[in-house]
Parts: sequence; structure tokens; C-alpha cells
Amino acid sequence: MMKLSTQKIAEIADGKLSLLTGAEMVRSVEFDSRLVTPGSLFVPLKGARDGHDFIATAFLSGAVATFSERAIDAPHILVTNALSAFQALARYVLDHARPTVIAVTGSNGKTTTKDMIAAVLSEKFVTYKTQGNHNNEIGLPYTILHMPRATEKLVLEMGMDHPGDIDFLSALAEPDFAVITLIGEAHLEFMGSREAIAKGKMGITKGLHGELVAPADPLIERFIPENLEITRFGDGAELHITKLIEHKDRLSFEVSFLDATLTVPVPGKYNATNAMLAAYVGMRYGVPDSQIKHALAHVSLTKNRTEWLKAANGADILSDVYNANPTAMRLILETFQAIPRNKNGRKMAVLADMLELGVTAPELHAAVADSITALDGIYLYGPLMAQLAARLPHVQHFETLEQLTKAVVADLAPDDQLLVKGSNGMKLSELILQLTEK
Ligand code: 2GN
Repeated sequence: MMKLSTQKIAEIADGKLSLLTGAEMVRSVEFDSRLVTPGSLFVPLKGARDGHDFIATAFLSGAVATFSERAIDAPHILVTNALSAFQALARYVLDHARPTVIAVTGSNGKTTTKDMIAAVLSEKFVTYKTQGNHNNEIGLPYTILHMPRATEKLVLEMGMDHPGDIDFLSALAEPDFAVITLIGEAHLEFMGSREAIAKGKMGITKGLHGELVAPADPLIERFIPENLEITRFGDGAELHITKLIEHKDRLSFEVSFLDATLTVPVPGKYNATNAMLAAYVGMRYGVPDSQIKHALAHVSLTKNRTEWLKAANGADILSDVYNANPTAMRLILETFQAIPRNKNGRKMAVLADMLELGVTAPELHAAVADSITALDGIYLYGPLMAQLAARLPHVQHFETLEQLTKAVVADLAPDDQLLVKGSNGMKLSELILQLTEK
């Protein structure tokens, strides 16, 4: 991030300096107190807990200042809403750094497409992209505030949990180019009909100053604004795949707009579509064919953080085993519990320790109980989850991954849905492997 004085930040956020001179320099912005380093501005967001409770910890880690929604006796910038202040700051940084912004949305494959677009653009430009699952009203400004100063192309993933989310993110980021990978068939059908989903995705045009690439899907036609430059892809559309050869671990294909055979080191036909979209973006920004080909052949993809998997016995698994904080834990529990049950199926959860939470870790684990409303069975794993076990009736608690795996494998029925969530360090990916291996 560019260095900004607290004076400047107060102006941008429409806030008031308190116990600050205005001359202090801020070098990074964080909302998770665990990530604060000397020179950070702390942003107390409302998550599972109120971020204001962690302001003291942020100062222990070297924060120079914090936003605060109330007067406190620490150096702060008083604001009416810390999230809005955070977003305003991101908008300012974007206006001054002026990278080209490429926005990507779609139900499935947006993460892959984002990674592929960034890989292709990286051949020619300093490129930065959304990390992990930072694709919402908090993650998108966070991404902007963490891009390196020299960034020329910024690839932003835009996620949609509720109608209107993408409109908001598009208005905030004002993309120069936008890609919709897919309409509908979202696993989490909060959005109602496919048409509502199409409308939601087309929200990406809200702040768009430039071309939209979208599926040739009749559902979107109603939502195309006047004067939009739109390029369609799919069967019969301008952008399409001409030849496709599927190998066990890679794809080889040709596209309608390039004279080259492309390969990607991943299987699955839809990945050819994702790669085609990346190749198109690359072409539009002048990346030479040979470099597009090279980038795609060597692309490395982020493992999807939250993904639906099928167990060997047919059960549905919602897997999120890479990181854990109390907010993310609560959000995924809410999401999972809101999904309709399979007929005759149970809703089960494996919850493992959230690591690196410090002295309040036991209390933060116990508090997960408040988010449990509609589960038929719970397997808890790890010493910290014993705190949660003590607060819930009828749960099983396991000390080792072996015991946990044995119990889940023996108990999981084909019609069940299973949520699996915990910190990376708890190695739940090994449980996932056991459950999904045929
Ligand atoms: O869902 S998110 O993970 N998200 C991130 C952005 O992209 C999209 C997805 C998310 C996470 C969201 Cl949307 C919002 C928030 Cl606020 C968070 C988040 O980071 N929440 C966190 C907490 C809460 N609630 S991080 C965190 C770490 N903190 C505990 C609470 C918490 C560690 C900590 C532990 C003990 C102390 C201080 C901090 C302590 N202080 N102990 N004694 N004094």
C-alpha cells in the first residue's frame, strides 16, 4: 500500500483524529488483529465478535492507529462506520494507484478464471489478484489495500451471497473489463431463480467502464444496459472452443479467436472455458499468443477454499479446511444450515480447532455454540473444541485425526450433508481425502 498519514486517512474516511497528530504514517491496513504489524491501521469490523474488543491487541502488535466507532483512550480516527471507512480508503487507493481493474464473477469457476486471467496478464504486466476468499464487501477493499504499489493490472473476484452484492462491489471497484463465467446452478440457492442469479451477476456492469464478456445465455438479455460493449461466449457465440481433447490431468484445445493450440494442466471441460476467457482477456490487453500459451500451460491454481465435494458413498461434503477465524466459522455454519436437507438425509458437521487465536481461544470456541441451530450430528476435533463440546449436548469429541476419521467414515450415510471446517493446521484435508477416495 502507498503510505498515508493519519491526517489524510481521516479526510478520506470523513473521520476525526483523536490522540493522533495527523503526521503518523500508516503502511498497512488490517481487520484481523493477528495480522497487525508495526505501522498498521486497525479496522474494527463486526464479525462473530466486535472488532473493537481487539483494539488493545492490535496496539500490542504495533498498530499506529485504529478506526473506532466510539471514543476510546487509544490513538484513533473516530468514524461512524468502520466498514464504510475501510471501503472509502480502498476507493482512494484505487483512484491514486490507477491499475486496470478486471472483475470476475460467476457461480463456479470464478476462482479458477481469476487465477488464469492473472497468470496470462502476469506475462506482460505487474499483476495482483484476489487472494483466498477475499471476494466480498470486506475482502475486495482488503485486496485493493494490499496490492503492491507498482500494480498495473488488478484482477478482482466478486462474490455474491445476496442480491445486490455484485452491484455494490462493481460500483466500488469501477472495473475496466468484466467477465461473467457462468449464470446459475449456484450450489447455495439463496438467490432463488436462475433469473435472479442472472440479474445479480449482471450487477457487474454497475460500475463498469468497458467490455463485458458473458455467456451466450438468453437469461442475461433482459439485464443488458444500453451502450454496453458485450462479447458472448459459448456454442454459436463469438468466443468458443473449436477443438477439445481431454486428458486425465490436462486439456488441450483451440479457440475461435486465436491461431494456437492451448493446454492447461487441469482436467474438466469447464476449465477449457475458463482458460479461453483468460486467453481472451490476455489478447485484449496485447499479451502475445506465445505468452498466453505459455502462461496457461504453467498456471497454478488456488485450491478452492470452500468447495462442494462428493464422498465416495455419495454424501455431499461442504469442505473449508484451509483457514479458520470465528467469523468465517459462523458464516459457513449459517450458510450450511440454511441449505435444504436431502430427503432422509442428515445435516452433520466436523468442526476442528481454530488456531492462533491467543488467550481468548477457549472462549471463542465455546461461543460457536450460538451459531449451531440445525445440525443432526456434530463431530468435534482438537483440544480447543473440547470447550465447545462442553456447551453442547450429544456431540462426539475426538483427540486424534485417526479416531475422528474412523467415526465419520463409519457413520456418514449417502443422503447426508457434511460440513468440514477447521484451521489448516488441523489437517482436515486428510479426512477429506479418506472420505472422497473410492
Ligand atoms: O469471513 S471472513 O473470513 N472474510 C474475510 C474477508 O474476505 C471475505 C471473508 C471475515 C473474517 C469477515 Cl467477513 C469479517 C471478519 Cl471481522 C473476519 C475476521 O477476521 N474475524 C475475526 C475475529 C472475529 N470475530 S479474526 C479474529 C482473530 N481474533 C479473535 C477474533 C477474530 C484473534 C484474537 C484472539 C485474542 C485476542 C485478540 C485477537 C485477545 N485480545 N485476547 N486478549 N486480548
